[in-house]
Parts: sequence; C-alpha cells; structure tokens
Amino acid sequence: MSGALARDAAEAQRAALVADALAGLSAPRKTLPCKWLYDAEGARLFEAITRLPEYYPTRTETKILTEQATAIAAAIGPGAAVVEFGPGDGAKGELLLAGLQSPAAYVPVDIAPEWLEAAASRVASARPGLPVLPVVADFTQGFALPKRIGAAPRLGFFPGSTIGNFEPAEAAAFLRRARATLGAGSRMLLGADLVKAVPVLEAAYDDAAGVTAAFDLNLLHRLNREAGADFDVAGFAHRAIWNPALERVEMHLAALRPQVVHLAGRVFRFAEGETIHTESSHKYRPEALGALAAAAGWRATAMWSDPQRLFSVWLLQG
Ligand code: AVJ
Repeated sequence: MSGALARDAAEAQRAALVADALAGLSAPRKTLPCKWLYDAEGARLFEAITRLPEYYPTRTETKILTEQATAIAAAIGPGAAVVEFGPGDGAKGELLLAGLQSPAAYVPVDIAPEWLEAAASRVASARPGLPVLPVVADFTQGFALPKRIGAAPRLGFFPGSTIGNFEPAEAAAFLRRARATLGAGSRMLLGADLVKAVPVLEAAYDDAAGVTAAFDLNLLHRLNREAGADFDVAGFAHRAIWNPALERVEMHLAALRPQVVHLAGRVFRFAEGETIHTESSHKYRPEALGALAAAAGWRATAMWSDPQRLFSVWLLQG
C-alpha cells in the first residue's frame, strides 16, 4: 500500500473505532465490539494466550487436526480449493493443507492486508507450487472467489471457534453467506468449542499469569492511544463470567471505583462495579451446532473431537 493510502486506511479505522466506542459506551449496558481487541499489541497478547496452560482451545483443535488428519482428508477427498476465513498467521491452514490429498489452491480471506500477507507467504513457502490466492475482504460479508480456482471443489475453513464470537443469529447469517460465497455443493470445515465444566471455561478466559487480563485491558489503552480517551486503566479489572442462559463466556472490564471518562468530546460515567462487556465466546453442544448449521443451509456430515470432548471440528455439506 502507498503511504497516502495506508494513512487513509488508518484514519478510516480510527473513525470507526471512535464511532463504535461512542455507541457502545452510550448503551444502557456498556459494550465494545470484540474486533477492536486485535491491534498489534492485542494480536501479540492473543498469540501468548494460545500458549497458556489454561487456554485449551488452540492446542486441542491443533491436536484434532493433526491426529485425525487422515480421516479428515478422506472425508474431504482430493483436489479441494481451501478458502480460509480469517487465517491469522496461516499455521492452521498450513496444517490442514499438509494432510489433504493434492489441494488445488489456498485462498486466505481477511480485511487486514498485512496479516493476510503473513498467512499467504507462510503457506506459499511451505507448499511451493500450490496457488496461493489471497483476498482482501470482510469475510462476514459476501465476496468474490478468485477466478483461478476454476471448478475445483470448494472447502471453506473456519477454525479456532471464531464462530463463538458471533451472536447465534449472526453465526447463522455468517454460515448462510459463506454457503452463498462458496456455492451450493461446497463443504466447510468448522471449529467450535464445546460446553464443559464452568471452572475449566472460566480459567481459560482468566488465566493465572494475567495474560487474558492484559489482552482485555489493552482495549482501554487502545482507546486512550487511538481515540484520545482518558481511561484510568488501573481503575478497571478484567472479569470472565460464564453466562449459563446464553452458554457463553463473557469478558468484562469492571470499574473498581466510580469513574469519569472523556472520549471525543463526550463524558461517560461508571458506577463502582459497572462493566464494559468486551467479548462473548459462545460454547456449543453438538446438537445445537448441528441445528445452527442446518438453519443456515448446511448439513453436518462428520464431527471429530478429542477424548475429553473439549473441542469439535465439523465437516458441513452445503
Ligand atoms: C480466537 C476469538 C475464538 O473467544 O476464545 C481468547 C479469543 N478471547 N481469550 C476466543 C479470546 C479471550 C478467542 N477467539
């Protein structure tokens, strides 16, 4: 990207952050969209989270993809064009491609060009000769697949239980749109975290070393840095709470004492104990995931899990 274009993109991003912050902090129950957790520092902290003893999802999903690679590849068959929604550093895409029989192409899709570049170059150097065709797009919306994948059978790939960050209605809308993008008759390999004992869930989102707390609190630092806010970050604490009715872990930032915060010419007051809801991570029961997929036009044809039933990897037929 040229210097001027990069500056325009950064300014548009800043304006969107301010707009979301004004809307979220004005709501009767204060909230901020979880996508803002991932600036450079947030991405670094998330990477550290994936290596924590308490955070089982990444390591369990990687184990499933590794140990069941033969069964997964057999179910998918040869020649698939793999379309990954939000590839991160490309490590899981590389792992999936390594197990598949003669994949036809790798299509990472992300809104952030710099991350997309990292995933694309990682896979390209691991698999010389495989067409790597990155697409810059917001994958929650429709987008066009590269013409070069031709008639290869399409396999969507959405690992990491990122589906859990959507409200159930948004998750269904995402799956429906993904089917429209990939085409009827395509498949989707989907990672979803499972409902389990509450202490295991809460520890995964509130680790002893405080890395998840730093990840959550970084959002306030980001608002101070990028949106000109004046949060007293030491006056807030991270909380991870299981919501049993909605079967999700919620991250909140709780005011430890009354607070007054200024942002973009507005004043926001916090009572002691009042929170900003920063993320929801929905956990699924297998029946509920099957029903969600069905409501979005997909049929679950296989599910792989670990012996402790912590995490699930689904093959959906569109
Ligand atoms: C990568 C978005 C799925 O919800 O488990 C980790 C993010 N948040 N710890 C998740 C996250 C707190 C993660 N996702």
